[in-house]
Amino acid sequence: MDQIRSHYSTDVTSDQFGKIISVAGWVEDIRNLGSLAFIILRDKKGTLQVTGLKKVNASAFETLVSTPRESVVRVKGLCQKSDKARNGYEVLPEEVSILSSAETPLPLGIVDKVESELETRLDNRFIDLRKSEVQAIFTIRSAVLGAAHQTLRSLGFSEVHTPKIIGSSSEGGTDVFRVRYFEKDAYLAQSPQLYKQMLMATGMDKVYEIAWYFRAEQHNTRRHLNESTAVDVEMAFINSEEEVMQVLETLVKGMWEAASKQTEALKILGKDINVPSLPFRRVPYDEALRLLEKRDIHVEWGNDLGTEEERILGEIMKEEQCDFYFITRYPLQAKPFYTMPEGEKYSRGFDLECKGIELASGSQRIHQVDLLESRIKECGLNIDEFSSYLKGFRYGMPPHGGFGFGIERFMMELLDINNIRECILFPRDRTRVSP
Ligand code: AMO
Repeated sequence: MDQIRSHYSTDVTSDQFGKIISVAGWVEDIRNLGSLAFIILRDKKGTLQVTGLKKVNASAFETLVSTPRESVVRVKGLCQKSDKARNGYEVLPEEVSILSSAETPLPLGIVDKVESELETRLDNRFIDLRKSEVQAIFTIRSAVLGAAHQTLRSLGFSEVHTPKIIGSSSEGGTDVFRVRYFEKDAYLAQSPQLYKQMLMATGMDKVYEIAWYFRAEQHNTRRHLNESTAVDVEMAFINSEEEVMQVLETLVKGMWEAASKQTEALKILGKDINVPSLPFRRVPYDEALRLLEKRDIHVEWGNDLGTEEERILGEIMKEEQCDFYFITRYPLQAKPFYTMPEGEKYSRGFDLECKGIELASGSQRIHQVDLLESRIKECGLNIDEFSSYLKGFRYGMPPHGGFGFGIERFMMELLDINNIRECILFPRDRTRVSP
């Protein structure tokens, strides 16, 4: 059977010259010169030129020139070498079928020189995604996710999926979406935290999940989403959080390397990628505060770094040729209830930063149920909500730790993208739930 798409535009090779081929795609542009017309067809891999000559095939010519832009058509015709056409060949149409006609006017131009507003683009995301520079982001995203699976599997991790409708808030915060679950209230998971930890009590001692985070955070910033994705890792029988950080930096390097091999997509985006070398620098929280103090930025001990403080620390580290760095030994009060304390005031929690933006956070966890219960109470949380989680700690729980690593944040830093909404297909933010 003749396939609808027998050739991608860029798959046509010189051995097809002189042969009849079928191509299909979106009509990107039509230049009608009266008796001659150039139609640019676009598909996943690029564009090709269909050259219509009225006197050779009047019906194919008329169909093509009257087709609205962005319609999907299939063209069967002679493929011939052409030095003038952009790919070095053209297709002379013999048969044209309109597979789907586009309405006019288009809500968004594909090849317009004028850049549309992000809101307009997101309102019409399915068209926005037809632009090669927008699609290139997702080609790279797919490649880095492939590398994440590959790297973690090669390190002995198994992929898991944990529930996204849950009975208690995963991070202990208030930023949860409440859902009606038949007669009860439930929440959308803010992260797989509680479940990945419970799995540590099962003998599945190295797990990862490419997970959805649902967070009802009110702020509408360029680096927050209300629905985001992350790579979550949990590993048992660790001696300290250092082993967790080593997995995280290996993962980041693997993903960065995979991105650097996406030469076509990077060319479209005009980006060059330099793979970072390991190990990333470890900057204890107290040292971070001292570095900031030298720039007259005072952070009260115990507080998490704010956006601006993180940015300035990023600048300081950049001056030392350091894009990636861990902030380690956080104060206990700045970290969630499940974080293992280190002495009275400190914790075994860390963040991974890239150029002043947090990409990941993680820790060694508390595995002793008594300590965990007292930390839940100290953090002002309702212990009854955590009963099924705590049960997982009562019958043999090894020392463990892990991290959550934001995929959209990673993409922003990888490709120098200013707004996180560009890094997810259909963003959910404070005001957007559709499309
Ligand atoms: P945390 O809350 O720091 O840690 O989240 C981990 C990483 O997920 C990304 N992220 C977000 N990205 C975009 N928009 C958001 N609203 C958003 N929230 C989080 C960030 C962040 O560093 N359970 C712990 C992880 C762990 O300890 O295993 C957690 O969720 O890149």
